[in-house]
Amino acid sequence: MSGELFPRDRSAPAPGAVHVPGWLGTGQQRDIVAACRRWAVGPVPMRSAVMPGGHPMSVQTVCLGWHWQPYKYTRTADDVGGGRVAELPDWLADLGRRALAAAFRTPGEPGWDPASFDPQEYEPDTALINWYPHGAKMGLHQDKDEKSSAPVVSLSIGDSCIFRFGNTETRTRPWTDLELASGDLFVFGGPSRFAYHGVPRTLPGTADPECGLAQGRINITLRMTGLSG
Ligand SMILES: O=C(O)CCC(=O)C(=O)O
Repeated sequence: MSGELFPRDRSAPAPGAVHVPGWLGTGQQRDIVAACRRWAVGPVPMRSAVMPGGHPMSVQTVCLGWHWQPYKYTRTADDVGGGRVAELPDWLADLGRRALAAAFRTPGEPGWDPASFDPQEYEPDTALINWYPHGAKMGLHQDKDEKSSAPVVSLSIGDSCIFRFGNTETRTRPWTDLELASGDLFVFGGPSRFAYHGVPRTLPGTADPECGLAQGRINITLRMTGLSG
């Protein structure tokens, strides 16, 4: 939140995983929220993806570049109208490159790793925009439908949440619970790229009023799918 009394510290909860609090300014957050409002209505509308067991997720999602549904990517949204998803804009891919540089290439800071994935080589070709209304959550899972092991860049706007970052082996402990607030950046790559992670709960009423969202939480994850076509 802007003007915090006690600035929150940057941290690296696991090798290759970095949390950078307050990375996005409030103006950037407002611009991204405005873009999300446009993407949410089409060409493919935001929807709750349905799990293989038939249960809809409590989180609602709209995708750019490639459409994700459990557990595959397609260019067309075959589970919601069949339209082709919107392009991932250059400014968002560029934001992803700057996010990687901030996370891994800030000398002396937690997460600094000059040998990590070169930010200039980062070409995210999909973004999942997740909307968490009050009460929504996301179970622990791995992002593993991508053929690429390039890092995942995650941006949070609106209400804070508890973000659970686990290990690559099991869905159980050890894990670290972090609070992701509006404007925070979280990146996971390298040895943490396939770590289990999820959102056990959001913290309603914590959104910075300046961010452009009165309630709820938006999360954007940028990924390289490694797919062609
Ligand atoms: O909302 C978040 O912070 C996590 C989102 C996530 O794990 C995902 O989209 O796979």
